[in-house]
Parts: sequence; C-alpha cells; structure tokens
Amino acid sequence: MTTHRALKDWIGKVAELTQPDDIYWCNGSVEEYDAMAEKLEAEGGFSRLNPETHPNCWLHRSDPTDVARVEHLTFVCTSKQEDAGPNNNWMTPGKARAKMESLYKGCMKGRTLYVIPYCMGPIDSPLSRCGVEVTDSTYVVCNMKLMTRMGKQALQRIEREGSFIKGLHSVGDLNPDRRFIMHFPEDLEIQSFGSGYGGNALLGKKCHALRIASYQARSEGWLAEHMLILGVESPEGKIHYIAGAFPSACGKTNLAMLIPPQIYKGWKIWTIGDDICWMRVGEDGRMWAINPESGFFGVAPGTAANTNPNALAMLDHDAIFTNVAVTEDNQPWWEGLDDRVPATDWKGNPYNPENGPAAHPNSRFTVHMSQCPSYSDKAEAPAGVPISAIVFGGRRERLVPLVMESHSWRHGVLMGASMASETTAANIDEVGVVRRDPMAMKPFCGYNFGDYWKHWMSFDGVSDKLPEIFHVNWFRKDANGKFMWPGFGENMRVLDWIIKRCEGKVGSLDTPIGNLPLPGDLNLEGITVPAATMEALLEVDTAAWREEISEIGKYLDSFGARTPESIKAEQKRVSEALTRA
Ligand code: SAT
Ligand code: MN
Repeated sequence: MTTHRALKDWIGKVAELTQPDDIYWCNGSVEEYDAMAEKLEAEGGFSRLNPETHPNCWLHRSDPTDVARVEHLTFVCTSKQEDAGPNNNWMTPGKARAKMESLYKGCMKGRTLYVIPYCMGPIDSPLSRCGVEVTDSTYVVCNMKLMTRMGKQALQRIEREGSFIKGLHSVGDLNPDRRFIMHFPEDLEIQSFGSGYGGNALLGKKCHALRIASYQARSEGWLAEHMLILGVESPEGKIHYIAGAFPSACGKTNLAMLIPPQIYKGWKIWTIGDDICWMRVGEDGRMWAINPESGFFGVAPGTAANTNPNALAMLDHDAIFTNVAVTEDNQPWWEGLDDRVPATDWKGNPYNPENGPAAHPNSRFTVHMSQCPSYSDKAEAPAGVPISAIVFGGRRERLVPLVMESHSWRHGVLMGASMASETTAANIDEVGVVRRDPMAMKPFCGYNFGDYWKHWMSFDGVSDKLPEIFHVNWFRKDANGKFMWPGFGENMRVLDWIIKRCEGKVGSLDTPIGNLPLPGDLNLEGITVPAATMEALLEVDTAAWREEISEIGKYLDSFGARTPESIKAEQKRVSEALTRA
C-alpha cells in the first residue's frame, strides 16, 4: 500500500469500477518476478523453455488477433482537436472516458488487479519520470519488471515527488472490436483496453515514455524521442554518444548493439538504449540523454549470430519470448536464426511452411538490458550521456543516400520532419508502403506535428554545442531488389564518418540536400562494394529530389497554420538550391 493519498484514492476508484477479486502491489523483487512467472504458467500464459539451453526463459503465445500495436485504435484525447493534430486519431476526453468506463465496468471480476509503480529512467535521475500502471495481466507485470525500474523504489520516489502518470490497463476479453488505447495528455493519464501486446499494454513504453512524455517535454523544454542511444569508443578511449531515430522494426536494436568489423580493432560500441531517448540541454550547452527503459523489447526474426551476436548472447537465459516458434527440444526459434526446422509455430500448431512463417514477423524478446554484452553502465548515470550526433533514418529502397549531414540544426529538423519509411510488421496495417514518419514519431507524438516541429526548431541557436544532425539509409536496393549496402556491423563505417565530421576531421561534398562523404572518406577497407554501387549510394538525383522536396512541402503544409514558418523557410531554401543545381 501507500502513504500517497491521491494514488490510494485512484486505486480505490479503479477497483470499484473494475471489481477485481484481489489487489496486489508489486514490490519489484526477483522473488516476485519468479512467482509471477510461475503463476502465469499455471494460468496457461507462459510455458517454460528448455531449462538446460535457456534457463529461466519463458514462451508466451498471445491471442492470434493481438500481435502488434494498433494505430487505428490509438487516440490522443485533448480538449481541442487541433492540439492532437492530423497525425493522431482524436476523440473528446469526455467521450473517450465514457467509452472506456463502460468497457472497464466489472472487467477484473475473477482477476487480480496489479498495481505497478515504475520509474522511467535511472531511479535517481532528475530526467526520470514515474508512473503507476494498473493491470489485470500477469504477463504485463513480468514484462514491466524487465522493461522498467519497477516496485518499491519507484513507489518511494512517487511518494516523495507527488506526481505520477496514471495508466489503467485491462486485457478485457481481447476482442479487437473492444480494443482502445487512449491518451489524456492534459491529465497525464493513459487508458488501455482489450490488448495484452507490447506497446498497447506495457504502458511505460510508447504510451508514457513517448506519447505523454513528448507532450510534457514540449511544455518543459526537453525532447522525448523514438531513438536508440549508443556510445562509440575509439582505441584512444574517447567516447562519442549518438542518438538515432528509426521507425519500429528498422534495425534500431541491431545498430544499438553493433559489433565493429575486424578492421576496427580497438573500437567498441556501447549500448545505452535501443528504442527511447529523453534529452535535455545541460548547463554546459550540450544535449544530455537518458534511456527511460531498463530492458529491450526487440524483434526476434532476423536476430542471428551474423546480424546481432550481442543480442543472441543475451537471449539464452532470463528472457521472455512472445510469439516465437519452438524446436523439438523446446528452444525458442525464429526465421533467420539458423537452419534448424522448428517443431511448433507461434500459434502452437505443428510447424507447416504452408501456414506462413513459424515465428510471427513481429515476435519479440523481452530482456533486461544488463544482460547485453555491450551494455554500458552509463545507462544508469543520473546525468545521462552527452550526445554528439543525432541520426535520422528510414527504410527507403530508392533516392535517399547512405549518409548525409545537415547544413545546420534547422536543416536537420527539416531532415527529421521529412523522414519517410516503408511500413513494417510492428503495426497491424499493410507492410511495405512508403509513408512519412517524421523523426520516426508518426505513431508516437502525443500532440500536433506542427507544434512538434516548432518545438524542435526552438532549440536552434540555444547553444553552439548542440548535436550535429545526420540522415542515413541502410536499405537501398538495386534493380534486382538486392540490398546495395552490407549493413549490420558494417554500418560502423558510417558511424566512423559521422564522428569524423563531428570532430571536423574530414571535409564533405556540399549538395542542396546535405553534406555527403567525399570519395575515399568512407572507410571501405575489408569489404567489397563495387565502385558503381558506392557511387549510386552517394548520388544525388537532382530531378527526383526536386519532386521529393515538393512532396515534403505539401506534407508540411498539410498541418496548416500549426506548421512553423521556420521549417517552411528551410524547405524553400532547399527547394531553391535544387532548382539552381
Ligand atoms: O509494440 S511496441 O510498440 O512496444 C514495439 C514497437 O512497435 O516498436
Ligand atoms: Mn520502437
């Protein structure tokens, strides 16, 4: 229980509405986690994986209709529709509350109501923020234990500080027609019903740390972003931290855990986070960042010894696997892992390739970040880490070069706002369609994108030590549909160039769309990318870019009066430069 009056009152009200059999306050201990996992096993929601090869690892099979975030059922409920913006689904707070109240009525009968106090960010960091998730899902409790600082210490901080985000979650009956993820940023509240999956149910993640936090960050002068954070250490021991925004399932986890190729002997990549980054300009004028999460909820398919050996190494003990396949001897398996043939698919049926992939394309692992071999204890630093570069990237088969540096902060904001990507299995919609995804925040910005760009622009000139902004694209394909750049560990070569630019050690080719590497400045030692391919990867197709910048202009304008003049001016500047080119 708690001494916090408002918290106690709220739990009382929720219990009255939802009618649980029991109320349980989570303390966050290891013993509690183990007991919860066993309880979930007894409920049929967990099964133990091979204890010899994967000690303390669990398999969860979700409802087959509940396998990804549901953007069409996700709402931002501000008093005024313009504040949510065209980038969000909107409902009046009154209507949304009434709808949710009718769904919550009696929904926890026969179930336990769990109270999960959690802290997003290091428990002693001034950048961290707390919340309380109420849920009837034992699976959510187990995941929240790995993904957040959960339990006693978080509750103590809440009691000390007073404020917290209220998150109410029930799996309901998992009926997709009775599924809603509602956000009330003005009241710092989240209500989720009808899904037990990932970002729909682990409310600390996208709902709190992105949608609600981005809203708070705007009024408090900081940034809550969909970014990984990594450190690049040189053989001399100097570390540069880089934050990178990529849409869901575009390789953030792989990049955050990159192992440098052979020729980068003595270099080391440190992982701070793989999904979310909270940043604030420090007294020294640099941008300081924390990862609000304490674990990884990563995409399993494609994770293998050659793509992400660090991830593989952290997944053989104390992990949760959701919707993966299993082998005959009960080990977790997914497409791309190795050439074994699984025995059972993600639905629990005997594996038959005619029924599609064995593991669901959005199947996931949940694991505490300390299990990652490249984990940096700077992830616990209350002050965070200073960011040298911000990198934006999408999944684009054509047009967008491998890497380019922005001309300025303002240009960098335009680059971020212009991001586009082919959609992935992380959302329930169609896969492979190009859509605009500014700063990879399309599904996650808790307010009008026009205001969001204005907020980003407001940092212009506040300090001369802000991060440099870059844009990358690992996903270019040739005429035969083959990837042109080797990617994965070889992306180190691009990070190397980015750092050299930050340190002013190399020049660049100034083009209307950004500064590109000069021939020879990208280190290609030890890989064979044909010269023509390299040229294509760094080519600026002026005619196609004129079209792209005009499309970008239209997209920015679609946010009407909320689009700031500063970003329109930047679009105009680039557009004119392209006309002259
Ligand atoms: O399901 S989550 O939102 O947690 C994962 C993702 O889409 O990035
Ligand atoms: Mn994500």
